[in-house]
Amino acid sequence: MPNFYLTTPIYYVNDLPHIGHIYTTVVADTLARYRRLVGDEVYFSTGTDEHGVNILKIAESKGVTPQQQADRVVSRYHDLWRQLGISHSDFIRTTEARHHRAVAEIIRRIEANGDLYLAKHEGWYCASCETFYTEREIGAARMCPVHESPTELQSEENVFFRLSKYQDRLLAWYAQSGSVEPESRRNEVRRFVESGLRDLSVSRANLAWGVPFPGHDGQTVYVWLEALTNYLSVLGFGGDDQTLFETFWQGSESTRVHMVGKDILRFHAVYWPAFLMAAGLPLPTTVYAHGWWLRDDKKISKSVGNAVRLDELLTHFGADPVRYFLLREMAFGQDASFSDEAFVDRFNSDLANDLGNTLSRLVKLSSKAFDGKTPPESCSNNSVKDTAEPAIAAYRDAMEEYAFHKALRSLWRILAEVNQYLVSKEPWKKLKEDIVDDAVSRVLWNGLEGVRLVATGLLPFMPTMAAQVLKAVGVDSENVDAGALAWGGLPLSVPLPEKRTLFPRIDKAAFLAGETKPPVSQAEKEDSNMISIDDFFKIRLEVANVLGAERIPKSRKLIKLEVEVGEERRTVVAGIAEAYEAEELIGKQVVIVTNLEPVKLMGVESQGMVLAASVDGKPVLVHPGAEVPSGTQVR
Ligand code: ME8
Repeated sequence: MPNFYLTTPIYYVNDLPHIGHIYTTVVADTLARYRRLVGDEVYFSTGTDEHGVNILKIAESKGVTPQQQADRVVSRYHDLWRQLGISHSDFIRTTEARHHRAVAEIIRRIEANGDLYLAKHEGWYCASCETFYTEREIGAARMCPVHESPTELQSEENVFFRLSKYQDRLLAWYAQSGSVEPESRRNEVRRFVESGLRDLSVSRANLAWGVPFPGHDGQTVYVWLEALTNYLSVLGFGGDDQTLFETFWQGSESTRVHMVGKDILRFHAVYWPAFLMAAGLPLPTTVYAHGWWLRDDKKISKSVGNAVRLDELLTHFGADPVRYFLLREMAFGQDASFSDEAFVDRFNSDLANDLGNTLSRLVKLSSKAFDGKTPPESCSNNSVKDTAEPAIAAYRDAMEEYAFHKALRSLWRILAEVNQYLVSKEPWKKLKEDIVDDAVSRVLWNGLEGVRLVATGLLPFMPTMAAQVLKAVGVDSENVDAGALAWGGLPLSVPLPEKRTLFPRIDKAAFLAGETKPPVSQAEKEDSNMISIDDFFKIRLEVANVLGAERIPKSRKLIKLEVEVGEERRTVVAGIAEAYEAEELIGKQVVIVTNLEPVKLMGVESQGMVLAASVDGKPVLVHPGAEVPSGTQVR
């Protein structure tokens, strides 16, 4: 079985994730799911880039340690990836020991190859990029070409990497199509390398928050050399178990794809392959640099306040319509603009109308004709098949070329044909007269089979909703494999589940005016663990005063609390002893769930549960922002 290794960039933890981070990760997830569907062994990694001066600065400004800052942002990433259905195999953090080991190993190899030396270094530095620029790149105004912010002249003794030595080998690599994609980006890096490569400083003096440079006290590893190595750390490079590394990086059977935004193309398409060459390691098969999301045609940035309100979209519509929109709207490789209007238009026309209506029409007709079942007769010679077969082939080609928007367009050609076919065959006419013959069976089977193929192709894009569509036409998505991407898979005479609307239309005017909350379909509700407000109010949360606290003997984790909730006294057992001393809790206010069934823990009955945030498994208690009467309800 071919091995497919796929990575996203590791994201900085100086800010919360936004649409751009989501985009790359959703793209990679779609590709990972597609490769699994067609039978590859896939390893898909993502993670966070936690070192560097920017993280130090932001942590200082917030009065927390860089590690605390990183932990906070990382937990948000974990939540978001869960919410978006990201199916990564692992999540690498650059503060992990396994990453430090891999960085030490790659440096050892580069050094053994004679490619490192010490030299004095002076240059124009952009702290946001963590990189030095030449006079030519920053122009007379000395502005960072990426951030358009001032650069600083810096001078220090550093370890240098002989990047210039790799110029010819890099150019030979770009001569292979597929090495850097799309082609326009490959030409861009080729021109950059042809213009001449200077050696690269790969250490920094006096930067406390980084990986110490082996053999050079007081120096840390340049963040990009460090960060890029994550792609090997996650596979166990430099560690005891090399199985993943051998399977997914070294192995001749492996395909290695880095999915990145165009902003970090140079690091991935010039520095990274040069580091790998120096370390004697295989290069990536493909570095794919996609385009940029703009918000209403402006660059996305928090400061301009034009970042997309993702939480809102995800809560209202669920993950899958957002995933669909991102992949359909951007011609992969180019820039695209995110607007609420475009989102609503795509939802209504593509999902509610083309997919949702076609599906419900067919399910309704088939249920009526065949007593709640799929038709009993199939058909192998018809215009839906004639359209679907080449469309599925085009879909597969597009997926191989990372042309996700084209792949979706091909699927929609099938839906268009199904609709035309139904209009021309008019099966409802016979049904009105209660005529249910083989011809009706074949027409409806063809239509449903078209929808089944579309839903199968959609599984990588909208995993939850595509599975719902399959279920609606009588197919269990659990057992779907590459064979399902061929004509003929719709089972005969199997029960159709009860009809429900999977993609309810959005009232565009009301949504844009912010007046109504767009509906979340029943299926999304069931599959995304969302609860109604009534469900939420079933949980009684109240503020409690801690009157007494003591550790439970022989337990590592448990503390027994005596609390006052309004007039009432209760005993509550909390698993917080690894993070708190009993004494420090007395006099504090906490929030507890007061209508949980009591349980006995280490022989003590607990009459409630204390709320705590869980940071990598370590509890951090939740307190009200100001002192309030005990028994106050939290909602
Ligand atoms: O650069 N449109 O991290 P980062 C599309 N830590 N994609 C966007 C985007 C936008 N408007 N904004 C961000 C770093 N992205 C380094 C990477 S890798 C070894 C180290 C996506 O948090 C896109 O993938 O700034 C871009 O490359 C990445 O987020 C940058 O994330």
